[in-house]
Amino acid sequence: MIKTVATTPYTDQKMGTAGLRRKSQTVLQPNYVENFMQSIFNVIGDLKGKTFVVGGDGRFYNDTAIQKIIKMAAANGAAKLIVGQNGFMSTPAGSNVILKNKADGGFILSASHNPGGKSGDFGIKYSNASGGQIPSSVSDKIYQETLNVKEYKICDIEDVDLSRLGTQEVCGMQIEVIDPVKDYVEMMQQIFDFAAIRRLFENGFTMRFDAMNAVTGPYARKIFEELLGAPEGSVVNDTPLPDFGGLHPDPNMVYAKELVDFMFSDKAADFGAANDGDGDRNMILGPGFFVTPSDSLAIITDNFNLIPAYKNGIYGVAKSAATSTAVARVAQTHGIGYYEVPTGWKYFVNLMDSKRITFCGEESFGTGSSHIREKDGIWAVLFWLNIIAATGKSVEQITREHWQKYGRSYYVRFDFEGVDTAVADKLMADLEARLPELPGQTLEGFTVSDAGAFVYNDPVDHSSTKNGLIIRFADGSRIVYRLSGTGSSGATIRVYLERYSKTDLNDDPLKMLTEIFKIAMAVAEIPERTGKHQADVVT
Ligand code: G16
Repeated sequence: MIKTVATTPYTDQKMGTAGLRRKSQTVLQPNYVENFMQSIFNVIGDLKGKTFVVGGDGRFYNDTAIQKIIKMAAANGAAKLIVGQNGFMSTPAGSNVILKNKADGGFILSASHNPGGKSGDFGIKYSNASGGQIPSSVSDKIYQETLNVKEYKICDIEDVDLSRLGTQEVCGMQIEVIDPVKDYVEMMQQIFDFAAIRRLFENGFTMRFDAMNAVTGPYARKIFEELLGAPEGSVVNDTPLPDFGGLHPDPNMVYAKELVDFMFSDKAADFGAANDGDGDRNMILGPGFFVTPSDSLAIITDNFNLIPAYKNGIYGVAKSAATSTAVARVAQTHGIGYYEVPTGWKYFVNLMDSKRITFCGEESFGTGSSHIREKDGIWAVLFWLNIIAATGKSVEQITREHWQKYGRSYYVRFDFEGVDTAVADKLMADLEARLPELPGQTLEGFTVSDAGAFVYNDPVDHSSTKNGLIIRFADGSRIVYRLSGTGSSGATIRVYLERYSKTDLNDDPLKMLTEIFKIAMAVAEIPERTGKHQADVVT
């Protein structure tokens, strides 16, 4: 039944911030998925006795690609695959299944928050036995392998029925089809005070959770409506669709428009939240009020003692360099460890494994803890509900009181999309070369204290990673520049701006950042080099 098929390498299978992401049309090319998967299997080496987890967010082509992965894993000698029913599994649930079953790794088929469908994006995230995505040293090896792969192995069998729960044998390999929701829900029940949150809803508290027609719909319905008693209809867009019903499943102020409009209307619920395509990102809203992901991480960290699973203490906290410094002040107050890593959840994994941190988060709407090794959208929503249940305060009150205590980091990210890759690369290289001239200069009234590339030296594996450029000002303000690593075409220049104030707590972020924005545009020569005077997306 095992066939060996000759193939020709593709040159574009280098993984980005989180796995391989390409246009669906690119992935439809002959042997595209086969080449990539065979390269992974070749780098793993002997698959004998190994178990992998497989699932996805239900986007276009997931069903076909999952069948290919099953047939190839069997042909390459894997012992067992644990697959989500009908191919569904969120990224956080997948990490849990890997850890719970001590599997050797897993594949979540998702391009995360990128749109899906035939004209959208497709992706594959590959995790190892840590439950987190592989480090760059391994993805670099896989990329080299994709450039040389000449054949792949596949079992010549019918498609496997993934609708029935239970174990079956296929081409000498076991396949266990599991309910992707069950284990995840049990884990959440062990972390949070479900009884307290349930009482909140019994007392008339209302919420709206937007699953954006992506994978979290069934998880959210089960947890928020069935188990916690949120009124039926609290979870919207709850059926995962191959094209997400045309939505761009990125939970932010721009793309979660339906939810944002509702939460800023006079019909708003007490609490609003959204998750992305594969369920690892989250957005938190109160009526007419948005919590930045950076503030959310700081508030979650400050309130760890309200949550059953963390009330005895946390190790420390980490954030990506681009994320605001709000959580640093919380870490200092609580006297816990604090780390800054490059963008990419994989950089948190060693810190969690070595018990240096419990919580971590990123400006890109990711928050999580060491319960798994991925960011976790529903976990973040439950954390907020648990804080509200324990304090009786609203989202806005909790956030404003946090600012009173710690001061406020005004923070906005500007994305310049669809930039020619060569133009973006040169902009970053030229900017990096000019940064040493900046310290000491005063621009628009702000004095530069320090400027350079962000370099992370991992305290566990001692690898060194360079990611992005940072300009720091004497008053604590910062500009961070990075190229996105999750796009599927062209380049996106991300510019992250932050300004800290201990006393001005109620200003408009864009107003507070006017001068810093001007500096950021001028120093990097963004208008001259890209033709863009404004960002395409502001979050
Ligand atoms: C991935 C990573 C995150 C990262 C984000 C943004 O998220 O897991 O750690 O912050 O990409 O990356 P970039 O700025 O390079 O586009 P996801 O949700 O897309 O898997």
